[in-house]
Amino acid sequence: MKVVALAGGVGGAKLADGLAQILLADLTVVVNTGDDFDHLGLRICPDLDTVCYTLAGLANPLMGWGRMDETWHAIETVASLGGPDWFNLGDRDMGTHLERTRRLRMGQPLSEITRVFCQAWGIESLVLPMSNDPTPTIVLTDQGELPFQEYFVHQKCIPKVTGFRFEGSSRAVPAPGVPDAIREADLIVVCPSNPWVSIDPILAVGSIRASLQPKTVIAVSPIIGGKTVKGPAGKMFTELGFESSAKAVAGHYGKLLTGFVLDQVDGDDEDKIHSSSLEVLVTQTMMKTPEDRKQLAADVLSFGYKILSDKIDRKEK
Ligand code: FO1
Repeated sequence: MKVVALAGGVGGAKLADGLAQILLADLTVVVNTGDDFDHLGLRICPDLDTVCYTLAGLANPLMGWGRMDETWHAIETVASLGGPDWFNLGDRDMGTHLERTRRLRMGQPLSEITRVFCQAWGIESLVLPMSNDPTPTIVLTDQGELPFQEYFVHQKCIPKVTGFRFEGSSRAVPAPGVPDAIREADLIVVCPSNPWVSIDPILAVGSIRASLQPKTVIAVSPIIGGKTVKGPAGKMFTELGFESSAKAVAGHYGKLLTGFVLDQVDGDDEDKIHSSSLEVLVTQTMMKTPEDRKQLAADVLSFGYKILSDKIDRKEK
């Protein structure tokens, strides 16, 4: 089965890792770059790095982002000299940003740089930025419009959210490889990333959303028992006037979905979400260990396989 996974940061990276363990080169991960920004003269691509470090087994197991066995001498030096230290760049991680920034300045596109890095890190699956064009996510809040990392890290997601803007996304071109991967995919998996600020920015790029319409698309809920495992998705649903629930996530994606995966703790909602056009799988979705990632990936792939087989059976009748 050829699969395209849409992913943001930590939660998305974990399921992408489970899928990569099973599918190897049959997996393409399309990653949100709406969080990318320039900081300390460097181009930072947090979700791309989180996905790549996770797939390469280099990710920091405690934080989910950044590198394992990290040291912080450079950022401590920045702070001691009066520079900004609100965004924690580790020494090993900084090497990635330095080399990416050098290559970008030479004119290499982000997708090509990511290909080179993935090869160096021994990643067999294909990891693609959603676009080579910058499409920064702007968070609209009760304290004004905030660039994503200003809201997320500097202001610790405290401002109340009223909406989002994905600057330049409708004019942005999907990165080379993205349209072909989607066209050739049997199954699209929307990873348990934040629907508002990780998945929506991907869907907003050029014709990506439209290209998914004819596909079999399964989303995994990032909300378990009314709460997000990590990050502000639940808080965003509430502040935007929705309930913080798996059901609200399914409603958010609406007609895009063919299948939806929710956790056992939300099993009571299965009947409320299931419809003639939406299949539902209830399973264990919390990914605490590498085995959990692989098990959830296997469950999602079996669910996808069943939906695809049923579709073929219906066509043949
Ligand atoms: N997240 C934080 O909450 N605090 C940080 O200081 C921080 C630094 C950081 C550095 C590199 C990187 O790749 C990611 C980093 N993140 C940090 C995570 C990141 O800001 C968010 O997780 C994503 O943008 C949302 O998916």
